[in-house]
Amino acid sequence: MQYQWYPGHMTKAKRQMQEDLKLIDVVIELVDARIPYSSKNPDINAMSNGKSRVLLLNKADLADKQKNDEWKAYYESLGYYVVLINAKNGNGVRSVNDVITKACQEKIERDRKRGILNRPIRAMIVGIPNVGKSTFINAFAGKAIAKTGNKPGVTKGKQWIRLNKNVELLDTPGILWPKFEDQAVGLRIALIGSINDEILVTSELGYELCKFMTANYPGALAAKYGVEECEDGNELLCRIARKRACLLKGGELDIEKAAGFLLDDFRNGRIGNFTLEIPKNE
Ligand SMILES: Nc1nc2c(ncn2[C@@H]2O[C@H](COP(=O)(O)OP(=O)(O)O)[C@@H](O)[C@H]2O)c(=O)[nH]1
Ligand SMILES: [Mg+2]
Repeated sequence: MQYQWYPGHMTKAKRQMQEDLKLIDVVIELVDARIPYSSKNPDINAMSNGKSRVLLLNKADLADKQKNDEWKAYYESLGYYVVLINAKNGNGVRSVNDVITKACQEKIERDRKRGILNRPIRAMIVGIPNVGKSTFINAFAGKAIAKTGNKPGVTKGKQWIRLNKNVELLDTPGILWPKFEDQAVGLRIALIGSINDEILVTSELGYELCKFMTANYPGALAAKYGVEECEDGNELLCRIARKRACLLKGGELDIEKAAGFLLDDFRNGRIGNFTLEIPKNE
């Protein structure tokens, strides 16, 4: 679940991505519906110039329902075909097939005019770590994978998963990097738990989460923990610690511990479904 990118990783990933992009007609990008901006790769637009674009807002089950619709409309206004999905339980996954075909309609028409019939659409999944690429591929193509797996001769070069008579999917997803240079992006990726906590200070994240929640979803923390909310994130964290009897040996409040379970509750949807950002320009 942790990820740390080094310049070498990125150069290699980028080169691989550019090679793979030459082979495909449609890019299927997964983002996390709780942070659709921060979990989106900054360079994929330029790299996939001219390809059809499908954007899957995954983990929609953990995000704010109303914001899900706003984000869908927003990305549609930018020319993406957008589907809200839950790759884990399969919600929305079946409709992705139709959306891919729709996104590639122009290409299919162009082929037909040139007399090329039944050439399958080729697609690939891309996304930053932990957005659910593997889970999605399993949910989307599970049976197809089983079918192609034991055919002799298919292991050479690129592996394609035949999804139906019209669509083939590259079997390994492209792993993209997030927007490193933006610290607010790093914070949000950390809040949803996609960066290993070992490299971050838990109490700091808990403090940021308290601040965000009282400002954007007032009442949610009060309802969950029975505390009175306040603007001061540190004070609110102390109140939660007190309420939950998170104490150190000497009787002092154990803020790290309180922050730890606050984050855990948040990431697993036990406080409710929240989205950390509102639509904005890429
Ligand atoms: N709640 C929820 N969890 C999901 C969903 N999709 C993936 N996950 C979880 O997110 C984590 C990362 O998923 P994974 O497929 O390994 O991400 P990848 O790194 O992009 O391949 C796993 O624990 C999955 O079970 C979803 O739609 N909803
Ligand atoms: Mg994976």
